Amino acid sequence: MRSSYLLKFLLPAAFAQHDNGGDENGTANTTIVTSDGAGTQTQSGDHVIQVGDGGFVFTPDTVTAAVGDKIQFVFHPMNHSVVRSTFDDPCVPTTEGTIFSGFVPVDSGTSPNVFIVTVNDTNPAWLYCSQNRDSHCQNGMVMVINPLTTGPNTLAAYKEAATKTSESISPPEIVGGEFSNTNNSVSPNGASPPLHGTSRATEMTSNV
Ligand SMILES: [Cu+2]
Repeated sequence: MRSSYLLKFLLPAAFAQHDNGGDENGTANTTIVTSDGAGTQTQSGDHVIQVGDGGFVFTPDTVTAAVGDKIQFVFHPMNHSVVRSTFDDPCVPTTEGTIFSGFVPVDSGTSPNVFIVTVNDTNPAWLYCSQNRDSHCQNGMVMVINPLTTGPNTLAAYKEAATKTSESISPPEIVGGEFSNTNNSVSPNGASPPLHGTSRATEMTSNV
């Protein structure tokens, strides 16, 4: 684990510009083609999720993905994260199959770095943003990959349960995915996530 993961970067300026809900995609490999509600896709097997585009939202908030598909999270301004929880415990990380992107502060536009999660199974994966400043998860910043089509475990129910939690928990380190810089070619082995720019700084303490 690189020590840079643990560095704290306080970037209050990132919070000052949270008003550009309709910012453009400025990066080459994040061309968005909106599909019919099954997700936003670039090419077969890839799903692009906008994180915090215009508020406490993942867009789209429901994705149907196959094993081997890659979910690409594109970060918008403020300082969001992607974390996996169970359905029953929103805003709290899972203890198995953990996913955590770290916090990705963005001043404007979108982060050049996207967080990529490869789908390992088709079980529902419930995700939230663990930013406690302004209570993102409690304000409904949640989504799901592969929800069941019947039964009570709906995104609406998960979101409702999230509103009743008091705070969000972040795992101690980035896990369950890897970063790729959309301005450069993807690292072939994924061994060294690029985390050395200001927009890539990881804020591991969310109470900022
Ligand atoms: Cu957030």
